[in-house]
Amino acid sequence: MFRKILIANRGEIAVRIIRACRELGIKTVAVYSEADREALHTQLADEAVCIGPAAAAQSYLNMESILSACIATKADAIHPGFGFLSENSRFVELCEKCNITFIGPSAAMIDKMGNKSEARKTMMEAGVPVVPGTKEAVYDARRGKELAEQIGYPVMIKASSGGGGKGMRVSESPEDFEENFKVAQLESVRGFADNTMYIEKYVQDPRHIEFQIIADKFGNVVQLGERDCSIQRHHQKVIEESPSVALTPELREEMGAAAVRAAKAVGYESAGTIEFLLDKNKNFYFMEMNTRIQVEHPVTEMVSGVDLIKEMISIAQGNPLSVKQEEIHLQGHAIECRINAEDPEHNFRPCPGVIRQVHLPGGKGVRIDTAVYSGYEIPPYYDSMIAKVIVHGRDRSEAVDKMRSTLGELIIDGVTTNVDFQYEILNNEDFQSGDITTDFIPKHFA
Ligand code: MV4
Repeated sequence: MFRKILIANRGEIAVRIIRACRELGIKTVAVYSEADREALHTQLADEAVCIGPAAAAQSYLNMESILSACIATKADAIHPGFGFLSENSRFVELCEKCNITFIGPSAAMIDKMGNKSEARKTMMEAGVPVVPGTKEAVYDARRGKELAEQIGYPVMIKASSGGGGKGMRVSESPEDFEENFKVAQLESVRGFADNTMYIEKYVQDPRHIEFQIIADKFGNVVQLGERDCSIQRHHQKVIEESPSVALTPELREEMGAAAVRAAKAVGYESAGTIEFLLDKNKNFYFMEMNTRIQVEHPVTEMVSGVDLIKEMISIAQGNPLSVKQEEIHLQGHAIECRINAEDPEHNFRPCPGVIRQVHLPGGKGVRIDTAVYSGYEIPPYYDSMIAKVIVHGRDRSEAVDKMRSTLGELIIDGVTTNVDFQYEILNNEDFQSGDITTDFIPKHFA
C-alpha cells in the first residue's frame, strides 16, 4: 500500500488526484511553483513543497526538484496527472532509479507509443485498423512522393514524434507534395529533433473518437466506452461527450475490442486512451495512443461509474483491475465543457487575472472539476483551462439541457471566459442533432 503520494501537477487535476488519495487514506504532497503559493492544490494537500520559479521549465518540469521533494517528504509514488512530465520517459526512469513508483505506464511504453510511426506499425501487426498509408518510416521527400502516389491523393504527411497537429501537412497533389513534406519535416526537426515522417491517406472531416482503457500488471484490459471529442479548436478539445451519437452498439463493440487488442498487443499497464478517426462511411482507424490520464476522463467516469484515478493508483500498487468487462454497464449520457480564461472575441487570447467571485452550480448529475475560488488569481504562466463542467443525463438531450442550465448558473466574475462561446455551441442546430466533425468550429465560427 502507498502511504504517501506526491502529485507532480497543478490546477484541477492536482485537486482531483488529492481527493482520490484522501478517499483511499493515502497522504498527499503537493508541489508548487512560486506563482502557485495560494493555489488550491497547495492548500488542500497534507504537505506542500515549493519546487521553483513560476516558469514551468523551472518548476513543474523540473525533474530534479520534484524528485528531491519526493525524497524529502518520503512519498512512495508520484502521480503525474496530464501534461508536464506525464509522458516523459526520462522522468519515469529517474523515478525508478530513486525507488519511487511512477503512477502510469513504463518508460519503454511511453517511448513506444510516443513514436507514432512505430505505434502505427505495431497496430497494423496487431490487426487494429490504421489509415491506409506507409508501414515504414519515411525520411526523404522524393521517396515520400513515390509512396504518396501509391496511397493516392490527398495525403497527410505526419511527423513520427508529432501530435497535437504539429509537424502535420495535407498534400493535395504530386505538385505540392515535396514542399509540404519539407515544411512538415522541418517543423518536426525544429520541434522534436526528429526527421522521421509517415504518410497516410487524408480523411476528410472525420470524427475524433477515443476509447478509454484500463490495464493491470496481469494482462487484464477493460474498455470503458468512447468519448466523442470532435469539437476542437486548433487541436484543443472544447467539448467532449460519451457515448458518441455516431456509434451503433455493434460499432462500439467492434471499436472497443480493437482498443483492447491495441492495449494487449503492447502489454500496456495503467489508464490509457486509444484515439481513432471515424470517417463518413463509419470506417475507423487507429490514430495514436495516449499513455496518460486525460483532461476529459470525467466523462467516462460519469457513464461507467469507475473512478479512473483510484484505478490508476490501485494498478500501480499491483492490484488486479477492480472490474471485469462484463461488469461495465455504460449508463446515460455525459458531456464536458472546458471553461477557459480566454477571450473568444479576440482570437481566444488568454485572460489571466483575479477572479472576484465564483459561484459553482451543483445538483443531480452535475460535476465541476476546478481549482479556482473567489479571490484567486489565475497566473499567466500556465494553461488557460480553469474548470471543467461535466453533466450526466439519462440521454443526450437531457444532458444538453442540463449543461445549458448549469452554465447559466455558473458565475466566474473578474476574468473573461469562453462560457458564452460554449453556450453558442450547445445551441447550435448541428451540435444538437449530433452532426459534429472536426471541422465544426471552423465551419460555424469562422
Ligand atoms: C488526420 C486527419 C485526417 N486524415 N489524419 C490532428 C491531430 C492528430 N492527432 C491527428 N489529426 C488528424 N489526423 C488523416 N489521415 C485529420 C486530423 C485532424 C483532427 C483529428 C482529430 C481531431 C481534430 C482534428 C482537427 C484537424 C485535423
